[in-house]
Amino acid sequence: MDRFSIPDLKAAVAGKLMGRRLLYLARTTSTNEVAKGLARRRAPEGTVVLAEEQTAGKGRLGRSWAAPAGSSLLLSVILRPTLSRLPQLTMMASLAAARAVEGATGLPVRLKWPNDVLIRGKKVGGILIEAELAGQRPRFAVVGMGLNVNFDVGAVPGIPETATSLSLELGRDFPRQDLLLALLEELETAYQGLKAGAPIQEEWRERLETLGRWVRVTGKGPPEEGRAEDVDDQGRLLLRLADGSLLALSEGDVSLR
Ligand code: BT5
Repeated sequence: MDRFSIPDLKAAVAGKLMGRRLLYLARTTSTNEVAKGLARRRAPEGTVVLAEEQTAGKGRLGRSWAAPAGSSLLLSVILRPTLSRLPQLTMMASLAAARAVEGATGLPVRLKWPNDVLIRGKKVGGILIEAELAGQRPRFAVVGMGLNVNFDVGAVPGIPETATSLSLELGRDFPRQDLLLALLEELETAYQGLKAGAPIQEEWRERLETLGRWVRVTGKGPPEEGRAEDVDDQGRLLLRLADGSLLALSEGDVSLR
């Protein structure tokens, strides 16, 4: 297992928002759960929780995230966005992840709506955003990210065949510290951009594999089928149904038909 150097990390992010506080855990339940606990106790925006291993790593909709100890990037960042920016965090975080992985490794990265990070059509990472509101104001948001770095995903129960890791794609291990630094830097740029109102919808649209395809979207409500026509500025998927109407979906799982 390659080790993180926490002093080097702290030096690299000095003066930045992302990583202004860093909690590094050998083993925890879920970095999102730890980060939510800290955020409720007023931890500052930019606090990062990083773990080598999760015993209850979470996906969306009650699913799990699996990763052997020391194999991955498993982290959560506390943010305190305004209500209007909250729905855009998935776009912001997935773009930052895509830019970081692409920039650090040179591998081409695409995204699958709403939160999958893909290399050559296979899932290399996922994003889980959780937020708590106080009335109409977000109390905080936690952006969780899992990226498969140095392990054989095929050997881990709970990881589907449609997954991959950076080491599988590169044919060699990749230093996690370098990837983490790239990720924090891209998150910094993307989040500061978002707060300043910089447009991100265009790049997100270009990276999405999903658009133009006939898809089935399953989630909390009844399944919907249609042509994935576009995304809006809130990151919602615009689905053209068979009857010609346009449906805006803010969550769900997409499968190709
Ligand atoms: C996600 O959910 O893709 C969001 C994953 C977020 C994980 C990070 S790790 C740090 C932070 N702390 C947490 O507790 N969570 C976040 P979803 O789209 O629901 O995908 C979950 C599904 O992906 C599972 O049901 C499996 O089928 C599959 N899966 C599980 N582990 C995987 C892995 N390592 N690589 C690829 N697919 C995986």
